[in-house]
Amino acid sequence: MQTDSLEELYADLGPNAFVPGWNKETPSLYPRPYKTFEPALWRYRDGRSALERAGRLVDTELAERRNLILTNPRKDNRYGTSATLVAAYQMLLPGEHARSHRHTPNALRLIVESDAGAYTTVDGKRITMLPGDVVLTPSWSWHGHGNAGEIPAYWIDYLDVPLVHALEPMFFEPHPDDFETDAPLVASSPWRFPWTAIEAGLSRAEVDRSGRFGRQITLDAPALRTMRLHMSAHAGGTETQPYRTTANNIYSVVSGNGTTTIDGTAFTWERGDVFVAPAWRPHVHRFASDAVLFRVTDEPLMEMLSMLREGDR
Ligand code: GTQ
Ligand code: FE2
Repeated sequence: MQTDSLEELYADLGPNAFVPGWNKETPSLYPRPYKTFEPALWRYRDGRSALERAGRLVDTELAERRNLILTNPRKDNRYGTSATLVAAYQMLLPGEHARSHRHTPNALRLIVESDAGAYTTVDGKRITMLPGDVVLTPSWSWHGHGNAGEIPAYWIDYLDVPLVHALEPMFFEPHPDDFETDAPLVASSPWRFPWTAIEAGLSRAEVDRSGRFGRQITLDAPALRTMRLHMSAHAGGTETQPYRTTANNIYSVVSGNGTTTIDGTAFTWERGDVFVAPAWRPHVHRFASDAVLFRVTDEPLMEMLSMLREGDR
């Protein structure tokens, strides 16, 4: 004799923290990625003027970093630029420093405006930060920033903090000396990619045959396990082939003007702007002038997991 009903069963599951896998509100498995994070663009002009105002209101005693997080406009998001990566504009006034610390998230930055007085100290060594330079601070390396120059220094940070939030191995420590004032300046470092070297590399690069990437070089940054860094040069009047990938791509404009259409939405950009092509969003670039783009992608992470898939549309 059967007296039990499905309704009774369901009613009894909840208090024991069971959910019937065959009767969920939303499926756990689905044929292709949901498009959760939105294609989006942030304007340097806006970020710069907000940081200028912040510079009059917030000092680096109060702020560990004077940064503006580029928060993806997806519903209910309060932080990441994409699922695994976050970008931010950061500024230091002449004479300021941002104290040293270390954390498990990997970080790097692309310098937008500075003079030769701007620097980052990485593991006790000072590295100059000039416009177009890329400076790495891999997981758990000590790092602080300083500006001994004449003009405010502006740059774009990229970190894998959303990934660390998801996986949970977050650790953070302030440096015991607060700021390493006596760090020696080094001319070359595995953590610095000077613009002069990047520019020379780009001038030697061939146009990529798939039509997607222009004249592209990959910065040699094996210490970053979760991110790959590309610079690409493009001739005005050209256009790339559509590209879609399970990797997340954050682009920053090193120079030039153009329009990128990401999954149907067109974003017109100029120097210093940042835009994101989240996972599985096809995108094409159209160059109004000669241009250089910096692309930070979590492709190594997808490769590590054998989950990198690429296509065109
Ligand atoms: O420069 O060390 O935008 O630790 C966010 C967290 C920059 C940095 C950010 C950071 C940094
Ligand atoms: Fe940091």
